[in-house]
Amino acid sequence: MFRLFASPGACSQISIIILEKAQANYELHSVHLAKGEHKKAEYLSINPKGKVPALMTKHGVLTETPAIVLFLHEEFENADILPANYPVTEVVSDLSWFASFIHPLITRYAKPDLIGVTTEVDAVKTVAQTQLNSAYRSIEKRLSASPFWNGDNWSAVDVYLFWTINRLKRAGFAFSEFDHVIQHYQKMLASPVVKRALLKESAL
Ligand SMILES: N[C@@H](CCC(=O)N[C@@H](CS)C(=O)NCC(=O)O)C(=O)O
Repeated sequence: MFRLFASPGACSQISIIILEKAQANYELHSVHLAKGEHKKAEYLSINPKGKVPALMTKHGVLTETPAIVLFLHEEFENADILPANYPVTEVVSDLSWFASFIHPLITRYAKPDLIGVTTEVDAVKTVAQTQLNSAYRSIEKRLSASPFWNGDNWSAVDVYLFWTINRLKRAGFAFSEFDHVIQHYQKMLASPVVKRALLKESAL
């Protein structure tokens, strides 16, 4: 039995969807970011980084979404968590791009005040918006060749992409120029696995 520490709408959503795809036996534990629960001693004793997601496994606590994805892929090798016929290194490269480039831009766009530059909040958001638009233009180009990141079926990189769209839509980011990105989002939303994951997350 795994335990996933998650906050509603946060990037822990990616791990929930992957756990659902694997049909893993897991418990969800809520750590409400909005209530500051991730900074409390109880949670810091589980994840000293004070962030979600954290996955408790029989080997200990695992953090960082790409690492959780790879771990679950190794545990559930028939669950199609990673795409077939793609080198794992290529998938890690793509997951890392989402985790290390896109994700911090989302924080700057959605919560520019968290960056700590109190006088330049609007500028932080505007720069993030420009860089995000450029990133989604390249994603749009990729999705014009196939409906999902690695072909006709969705896998881990699609889940990361789905979460970025979900999060940015809530923050008011305009996706109107990105038809393929929106179609990707709608296809992911229609997936029974994703529906199940979002339902479980909504109970947090
Ligand atoms: N690179 C990490 C990012 C984790 C992360 O930044 N999580 C956010 C939620 S989306 C968080 O816990 N933020 C709380 C904070 O930084 O105070 C991953 O991919 O798991």
